[in-house]
Amino acid sequence: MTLALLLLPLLASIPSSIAKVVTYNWDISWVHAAPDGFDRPVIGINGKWPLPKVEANVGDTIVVHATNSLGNETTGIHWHGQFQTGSVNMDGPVGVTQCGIPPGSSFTYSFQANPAGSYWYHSHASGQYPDGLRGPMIIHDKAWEATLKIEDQYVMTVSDWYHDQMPGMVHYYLSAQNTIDHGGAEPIPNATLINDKQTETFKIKPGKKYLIRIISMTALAAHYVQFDGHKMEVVAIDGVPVKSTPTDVILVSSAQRYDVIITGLRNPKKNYAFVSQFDPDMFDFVPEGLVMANDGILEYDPAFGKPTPLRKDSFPGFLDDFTLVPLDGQPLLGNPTQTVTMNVNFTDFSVGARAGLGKTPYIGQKVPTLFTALTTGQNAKNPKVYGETTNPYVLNKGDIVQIVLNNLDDGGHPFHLHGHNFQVLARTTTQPWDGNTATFPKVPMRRDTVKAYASGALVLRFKADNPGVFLFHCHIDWHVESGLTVTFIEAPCDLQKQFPNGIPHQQKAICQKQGIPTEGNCAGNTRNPLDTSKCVQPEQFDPNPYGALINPPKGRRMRDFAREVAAAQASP
Ligand SMILES: *[C@@H]1O[C@H](CO)[C@@H](O)[C@H](O)[C@H]1NC(C)=O
Ligand SMILES: *[C@@H]1O[C@H](CO)[C@@H](O)[C@H](O)[C@H]1NC(C)=O
Ligand SMILES: *[C@@H]1O[C@H](CO)[C@@H](O)[C@H](O)[C@H]1NC(C)=O
Ligand SMILES: [Cu+2]
Repeated sequence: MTLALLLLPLLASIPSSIAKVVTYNWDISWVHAAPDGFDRPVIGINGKWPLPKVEANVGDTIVVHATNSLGNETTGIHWHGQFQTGSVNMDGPVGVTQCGIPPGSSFTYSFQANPAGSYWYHSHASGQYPDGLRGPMIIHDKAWEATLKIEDQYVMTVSDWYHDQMPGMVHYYLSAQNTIDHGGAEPIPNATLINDKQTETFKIKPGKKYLIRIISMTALAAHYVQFDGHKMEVVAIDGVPVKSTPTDVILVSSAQRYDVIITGLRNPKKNYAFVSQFDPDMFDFVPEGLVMANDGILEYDPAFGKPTPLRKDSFPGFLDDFTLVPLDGQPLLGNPTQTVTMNVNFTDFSVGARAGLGKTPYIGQKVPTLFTALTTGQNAKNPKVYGETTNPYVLNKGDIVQIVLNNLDDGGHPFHLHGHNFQVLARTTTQPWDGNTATFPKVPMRRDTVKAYASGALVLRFKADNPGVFLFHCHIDWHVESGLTVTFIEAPCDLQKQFPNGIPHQQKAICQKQGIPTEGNCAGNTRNPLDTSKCVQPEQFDPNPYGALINPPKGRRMRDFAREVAAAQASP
């Protein structure tokens, strides 16, 4: 590699003098859409769905004026993977860095586009994004893209799609009718989409290279992606450029992104299919009639006609992302100064099943955690002020934080950290980490969302160099609703210095409209922040999680149904 090439990523990260402001005006409202032929209400922007692509160059300022015209739901938007350095109040999770934007109100998001790469934006309010409020976000690094020698680039979102709506489904999922004892099953999607439709076509010229930005926007399912007759060269994951690595198949979990290069064949005689197919791992059973795959077409010439779809029962040999090497060569971070150990822990409570990652299942507090950090002075260093149910971990500036995550569940879970990407030092399948640090890679794979395998463990490291309040959670939206979340409060005293005038006016305004306090500890106690008796306590779950309870599938419980299906398959 030439020196120039080594310097490019550095130069690209410095906001150039030509950095511009990219402005969007969004009116968020209910519209109708039928991406798989089934018409249903979805959350649209400016009267349309699919949603617009957010696009900027690294270093630009992105400004989104968002008006909530939903009428019946609050909202808030997260810019998945963006670091939000100096602007954590723009990160979006409702009840954490802001109050929800109530119906009839507006809120302006403004932040610097950083880092570059393939991202997405999505609602971070009560299980809302699978109802449509999610879209791709591309932050270009023109210098890096030039090194790829591509003819063109395409966005390829993959998502699972429900016919029912999240309010009601969330309530049912968390209800006493669906305890683990009763199956604890996540609702199974009705379709899988590519770019929010059924068949996507990418035009390809012989011998030319194309960058395909694969972005998973799913609520539950991971997807296998394969291109017939064409290898993929993986060049970036979650915005982190990697040494180009060839593969036939990738498995992309909820919220992950893979940037891959496809090279056109020199002498094509036909068009080729590609496929995005459900990994049914998280499905309790595969419903009869569920179409597992969605087809795409690499089109050299319309005259060649439609290719035969790529149909496979399984996808052995998919790329192990642990083996990828970041192009910037960032070495293994030094020994941890703070180690946090967590268990993925699904438990039945009397109200229904919940999932803990820290000490208890996450439950939002009365005061958004960021506002507690900004208004409690020196007490902000004491995790107690944030309330036990936020699973708060206070980090010192510059800490090397090591997360050891034990997945006690027999399903896989993709874990996401806001405000950072992390190094992945170890990942085990079906057994805990053995504590051996000698096997840590010298240049570990880095990304912002990584899958913990069923009954396996993860060891992650990141540097606390971004003062803020950042969530770490499973990205399966059902599990967010169950409480599989912890909160990092990173360098709170430095954070307070970033907001010398306190909480910005527009943030206070949307809280005040809803009577939500914006000062003091988790209960809004400003006099004695260490008195947390009025905060939300463990097991004080919301009795009405999201919308009115819908009826479970008639006549049988999920687990019973699964057993019937298994029995039917076993009998000859
Ligand atoms: C959607 O899928 C669920 C779960 O399999 C099923 O109960 C429901 O009938 C499906 N809805 C439609 C309209 O196909
Ligand atoms: C799992 O969560 C339950 C309920 O919060 C708790 O009592 C139990 O100790 C947790 N178990 C582990 C291994 O973390
Ligand atoms: C809000 O209204 C939409 C459109 O009618 C509906 O689909 C959605 O379920 C409603 N939300 C709640 C929380 O009831
Ligand atoms: Cu999960």
